[in-house]
Formats: sequence, structure tokens, C-alpha cells
Amino acid sequence: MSKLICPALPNIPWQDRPVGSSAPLWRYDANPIIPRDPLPGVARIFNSAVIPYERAFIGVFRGEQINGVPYIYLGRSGDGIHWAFEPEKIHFVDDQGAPAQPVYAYDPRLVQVEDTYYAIWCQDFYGASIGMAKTQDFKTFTRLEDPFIPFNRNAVLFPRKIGGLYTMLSRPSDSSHTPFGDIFLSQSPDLTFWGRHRHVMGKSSHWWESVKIGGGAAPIETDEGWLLFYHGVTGTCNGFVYSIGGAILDIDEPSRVLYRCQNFLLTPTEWYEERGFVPNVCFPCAALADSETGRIAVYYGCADSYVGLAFTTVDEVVGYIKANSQLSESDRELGKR
Ligand code: BMA
Repeated sequence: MSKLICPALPNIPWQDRPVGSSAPLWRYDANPIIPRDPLPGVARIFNSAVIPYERAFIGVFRGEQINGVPYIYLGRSGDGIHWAFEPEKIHFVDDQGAPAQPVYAYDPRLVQVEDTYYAIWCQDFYGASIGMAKTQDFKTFTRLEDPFIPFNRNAVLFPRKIGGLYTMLSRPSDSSHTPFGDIFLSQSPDLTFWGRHRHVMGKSSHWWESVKIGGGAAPIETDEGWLLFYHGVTGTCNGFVYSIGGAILDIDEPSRVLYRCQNFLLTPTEWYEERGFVPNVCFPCAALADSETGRIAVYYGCADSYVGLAFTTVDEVVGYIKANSQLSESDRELGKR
């Protein structure tokens, strides 16, 4: 039996595993939860992140505007499934309160650390890199220093400090559709200065993640280690395919991988994953967890067109990852050279 180390979340969205299924992650049967043309001026919402807030849910959503520029929109939901979006994109300010809008912003993550919420996304910094903002009320979003130089994507903050330091995963990239990519970790005492960089895990010999990988949902604390849902990418004669993978990282030294599932947890098979603006993409960005029941709900972008929801329990997924774990030498290492 594995245990989640997080608050209880009695209203977590949930559906039992379908009878006859043995999948480690099973889809919500009414997926996708966010359809096309979700609000005026926005053609598609996908790759988005949600967290519990004031006994309901709040999230930052990647909205692809009808001019093709991605931006982040705020959404609220009572049940984590039906979402209402603010019509205006999030308005960011600098620490003086002056407007500080990124040129574009995509693939946001949202994480609470102590009493503050952090949105982290990919943006232009003379090339694609990571942007961050903090908020305490979801009204004022104050930009922080950009943590990394270009090129970088898929930054995911841990939900608590580790060894007294903020800890973030990221995926150094190139300026295009990056044909490589490993997950690295960096730490900071103050969210301004980042260092103590470590390699966490690389693409692998498993075909579904043989081109590149990237952090997905903020790591979930369990008594076995940090449970990480990430994306793994393979190349086909018809382009990239994005699947959801799972790993468990050491609780105190999370650059050491304890278990890594050689099988994908979920790969595109449904129409909303296989057909869309970019076909064959399952791109996790957030997960909710309930310590009482062990339930986990994963939010993932589908085909760069929709948001989908999938479920598991900590027992199921940790058991499956452990039973199918295959580690490489570099997974086991501290990741320092
Ligand atoms: C990646 C990111 C994601 C996207 C994926 C598939 O490089 O840009 O936003 O979902 O490609 O197009």
C-alpha cells in the first residue's frame, strides 16, 4: 500500500476504472472536458494546469488565440470538470505593479508552495524559455525573474522546498521542435537565483520515449518518493507521438530516479488524442490528489486541441511503475558531472 503525502481533497473529480480495464491510468468517459472554441477569440484550450482553491478548483489554461498566439487564461470550476473562463487573458505586472505581459505564453503549470501560488510557463525571452509569476489571490499576478536562459521548456515546480530550497524541473531545448531533451533539476533559495543543477532522467531506449521527455504535472509526494507524470516523445514517419509516462524520484535527492516505468501509462488512442491541430499528443500538465482515498486525477492536453482527464490511485500507479521499472545508469546517478 502506498500513501499520498498531501491534504485530503474530498471533491476530487473521480470515476472508477471501467470494468474489464487493467490500464494504469483510465480516461474520464466524457472526455474531452474542454471543447473547441471555448471562449470568444480563443480557438482551442489544451496543455493546462489546475489546483484546488477555496473548496473548488482554479486553473491556468493555454488558450490558442484566433491570431495563433498562445496565452494564459484563468478558469474556475466547482467540480474540476466543468470550467468557466475569464474572457480576458491573465494580466501580469512587475514588482512595481506596471504591466509586464509576455509576448506569448504556453503550457502553463500551477503549483502552491507554502502560502503562494506560482504559475510557470514557456515564453519568449529572446528565444523560448521559462516565465514565472506569483499570486496569492488570483487577481494580481506578479512576474518573477525568468529562471533560465533560452532555450528551455516544461518547467515544473515541486510543491515544497527540498533541503530548504525551491526545486524545479525543466527541459533544456532548442529554438524549434526540439529533437532531443532530458529532464534536469535546479534549485533556488529565493526564486531569483537558480543553480545546483542536476540531470534527472533522459530519453530512453523505450520506443515511446526515445526522442525526448519533459516534466508534466508537479511531482506528487508519496511515501515511496516523488511521483512524476511526464511526457515521452517518439518519432514516427508521420511526426512525433506524445505519451504519458511515470517515474518515482528520491524524496530528498529527487535527481535520483528510484523507479521508472518502461511502459507508457497512457498513449493516444481516442479520437480527441489522435485527431486535432497536432495529432497524437497526450501532454500532462497537472494532477490532483486526495490523501484520504489515494485517488489521483491527471489533466492532460489532447492533440493540441482539448483538455482530457484521466484517473488512477496511488496504489495502482505506484504499483504499476514499480512492477515495470527499468532504470538506466544515468537515472540512478545524482546527475552531477
Ligand atoms: C511541444 C509543445 C507543446 C505541444 C507539443 C505537441 O513542443 O509545444 O505545447 O503540445 O509540442 O505539438
